[in-house]
Amino acid sequence: MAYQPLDFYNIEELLNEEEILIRDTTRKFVDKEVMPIIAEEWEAATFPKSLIQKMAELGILGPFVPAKYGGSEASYTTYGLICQELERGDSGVRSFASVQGSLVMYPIWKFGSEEQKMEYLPKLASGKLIGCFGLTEPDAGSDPRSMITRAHKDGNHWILNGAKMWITNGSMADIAVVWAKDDEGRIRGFVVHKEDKGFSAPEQKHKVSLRASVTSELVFEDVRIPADRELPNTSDLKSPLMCLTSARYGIAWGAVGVLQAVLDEAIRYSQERIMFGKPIASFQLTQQKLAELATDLSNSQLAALRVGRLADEGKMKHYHVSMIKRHNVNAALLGARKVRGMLGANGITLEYQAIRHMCNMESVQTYEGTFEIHTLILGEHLTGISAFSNT
Ligand code: TGC
Ligand code: FAD
Repeated sequence: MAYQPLDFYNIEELLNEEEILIRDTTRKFVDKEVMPIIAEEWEAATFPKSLIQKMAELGILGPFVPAKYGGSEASYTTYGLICQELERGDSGVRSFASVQGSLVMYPIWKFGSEEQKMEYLPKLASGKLIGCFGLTEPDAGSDPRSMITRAHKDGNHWILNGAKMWITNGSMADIAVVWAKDDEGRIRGFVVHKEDKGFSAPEQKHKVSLRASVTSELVFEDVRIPADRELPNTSDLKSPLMCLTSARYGIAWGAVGVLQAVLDEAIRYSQERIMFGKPIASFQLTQQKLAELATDLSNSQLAALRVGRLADEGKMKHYHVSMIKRHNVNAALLGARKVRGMLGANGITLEYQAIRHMCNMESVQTYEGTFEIHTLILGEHLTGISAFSNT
């Protein structure tokens, strides 16, 4: 039977035909192409590259980009629904799409020259090029302004030196959008090609989270790139932060997908598992857990939809996104952990989804602004006082 998640508040009624169509297409893709292979890929710590072309054919890579650059001109709400479905499959699959769309296509679209847009965007949308986004460094995570990667202008070239860390898609990417400081300390964005001399991307291994995803270092040793590979329209740190806003928005929807997956698993398991002569679903403590999961799912979904509508009206602010990223990802992390426990010993195996989602959500809670960083972004919005400032 086709998968049908809980729709407690009848959210279906709030979606238009196009949104439902693209969501259902993505849902079928996840059921057919992701679910049968994902546990094995996760265990083997490999990203299923065969999915890339299929996602491209569905038009779900950078779907918000204009058609003339190869995008589908989809709404932000549609983009959110795509992320919801992909992350119901696995955070690694959604991460791939987030990075390609929000962190590579978005900055080229927003800050690139017309030539750069025509050169890269159609190839990224069609999966012919894979991209990654290098902001974080070994000693500059939550505080990217403290980065030490440098870009020095030398005639018609820029020379890059430094290192990035924890970069999704890094070693399988054809191009990297890289953020570096110039001699005056201003942060600029560059497109680095994998074949550029002095550039390497060693993969980071031994992760117990987000295993079906490639994570890498990026190393720059006197990487000389033509001046026209700089994104010309950036404004210091604000530009990479704008990319993060787009990606964080998708992540908040992705967390809804995780809650759908684990609630569904918990309901089915608790109806079938007999203990003390009864289905465990008949115990009040089990029902309490299900009620909490359903509430977290429904509230997360409503909040994501409201922010999606604000985005489509051009009214979404970065603090709206902080609230849903913080709330929804935390709810999904705790929800997955709760379901892991409800499955008893079976819950520690990859035969079930809960522990895979639980481990994945540890990364999702950390990347794209940790839970604490989003708390402080909200704190700044509420009080007008930044807890980050060192002045
Ligand atoms: P601050 O002075 O607050 O801001 C500088 C300017 O930017 C504006 N701004 C934003 N604009 C758009 N979106 C946002 N999220 C923005 N946050 C701030 C701000 O209004 C200001 O504008 P203006 O016009 O006044 O100049 O900057 P700060 O240095 O104090 O930093 C603030 C802080 C700590 C919130 C920021 O640095 C931050 O968000 N840190 C967290 C770092 C982070 O999230 N890194 C993520 C790396 S990428 C990643 O994890 C990919 S995972 C991908 C996957 O696999 O899915
Ligand atoms: P730190 O900043 O060192 O934080 C450590 C702890 O201190 C955290 O709990 C944090 O909340 C807390 N903390 C820090 N500052 C404060 C404060 N002011 N107040 C209170 N608490 C604070 N980055 C990219 O650029 N591109 C990518 O593609 C990418 N992909 C990633 C994929 C994975 C699987 C992971 C795990 C990370 C990825 N990242 C990527 C990096 C990610 O964005 C950073 O890990 C994240 O921003 C946190 O930085 P950090 O790990 O250095 O932690």
